[in-house]
Amino acid sequence: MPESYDVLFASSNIHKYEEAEKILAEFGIKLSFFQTELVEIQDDSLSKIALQKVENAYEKCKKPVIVEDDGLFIDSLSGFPGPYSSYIFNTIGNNGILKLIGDNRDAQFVAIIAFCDSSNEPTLFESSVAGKISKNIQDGGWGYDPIFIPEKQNKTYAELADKNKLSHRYESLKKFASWFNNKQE
Ligand code: ITT
Repeated sequence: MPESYDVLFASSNIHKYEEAEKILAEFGIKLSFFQTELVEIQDDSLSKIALQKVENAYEKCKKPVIVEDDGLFIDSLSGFPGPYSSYIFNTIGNNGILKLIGDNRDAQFVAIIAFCDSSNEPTLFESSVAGKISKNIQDGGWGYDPIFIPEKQNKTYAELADKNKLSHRYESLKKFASWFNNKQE
């Protein structure tokens, strides 16, 4: 870990960190990657999963730390894969999702940022972006990027040059940044 940073980002997923690092730099917050496998409980609430993850992350690093828990909620599948998005991506993947989905392709991508340091109880910041699941898998990106089209766009996250300006991650990190910067004043 570099000497100088404001907050650690604990995750096993470098893509999440790389996007978060760029987004928070815009708000003057310097992030550093704490690559680690966190305890991830199975629960139908993303908030509970994020809380458990950040408590586990803080125990490991004892430094100001954020974690992020994301879920893709598909309307025609009653919100599936939701809190199971990571497991489902690693098992049936984007192909499997396209086989399961019904006529209604509406979906929401939800991001919860959880922050913890020595003086605070964990604090959560949630945002979601509505969108649609594409008919085909597009090239590029990572995770569900090749199949998620955010609202008001006609391209998937994988094809959008400005994903970081409109993603679920951007919206929740913006809330975190405003809170964190106020706290520092
Ligand atoms: P950590 O829990 O270690 O942080 P993870 O990859 O397991 O990493 P999540 O449980 O938060 O992260 O993510 C749920 C799934 O959603 C996972 O398969 C991610 O790859 C995917 N995902 C999250 N954000 C995404 C994004 O911006 N674009 C595409 N896929 C995304």
